[in-house]
Amino acid sequence: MTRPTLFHDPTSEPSRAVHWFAVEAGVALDIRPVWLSRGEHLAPAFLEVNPCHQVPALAHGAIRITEASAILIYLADLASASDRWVGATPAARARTHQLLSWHHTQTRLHLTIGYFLPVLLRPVYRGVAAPSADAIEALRARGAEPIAQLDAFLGDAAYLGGADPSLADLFLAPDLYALDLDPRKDEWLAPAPRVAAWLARLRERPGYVASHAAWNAVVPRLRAIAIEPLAPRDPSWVPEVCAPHVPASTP
Ligand SMILES: N[C@@H](CCC(=O)N[C@@H](CS)C(=O)NCC(=O)O)C(=O)O
Repeated sequence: MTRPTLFHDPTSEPSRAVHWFAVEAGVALDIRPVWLSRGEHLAPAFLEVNPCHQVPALAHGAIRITEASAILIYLADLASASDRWVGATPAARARTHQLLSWHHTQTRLHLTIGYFLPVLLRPVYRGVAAPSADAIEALRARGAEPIAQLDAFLGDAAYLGGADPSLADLFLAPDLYALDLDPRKDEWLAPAPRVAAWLARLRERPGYVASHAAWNAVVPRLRAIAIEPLAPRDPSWVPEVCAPHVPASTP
């Protein structure tokens, strides 16, 4: 069977999650960038892979898989690593699936879609007006809820499923790392010390560096644009900054 191809943009949180897992679990993938900032996700060639025009997407022979959580589960199965990364018991697997589902309607919806995109990214990328100060405070209050829930989920454990990271850790954390763009980032984590420690712990993992190097190269530039009123709001530079940090494949 051929190697799977991951269609990927490193500014996309779920794309980073899949790349991260592939590195951690030693899954050999080819990586093909689909630059969102250039509109490549709307090109006919990519729409054949994912008619819903979203990354990540995976092609493996005749198989096409979209949705990062499904891709992660597929790759874990492919690598015969499901016991290690999804769970070795029914209860452990249920815990992982619970968190993968929870993420869509909590961290992803209320932090990334509800806050990161309108408040942090779109104003800098495209000059779209940010919400009013009052609206931002309301969005922050709503976004704080999943962070508090995550803090409770962690309890005294190092990772969401216990002593070792699971797919859930790698799937959720990139949306929280997106908040590295926020000058008020520390305010999110101050009431959630277990989440702060968990994120710091995950940053020490080898796959974090590989999967987040491009995003970490973009963040300081976006922060600089955000405070420079005359800087162009045009993200066409993003692929050039990211590309050196996106390998053509994972080993
Ligand atoms: N539920 C999807 C979300 C994927 C997603 O939101 N992808 C974004 C980038 S982070 C995208 O491709 N947006 C382009 C579009 O929707 O047209 C998953 O978990 O994979």
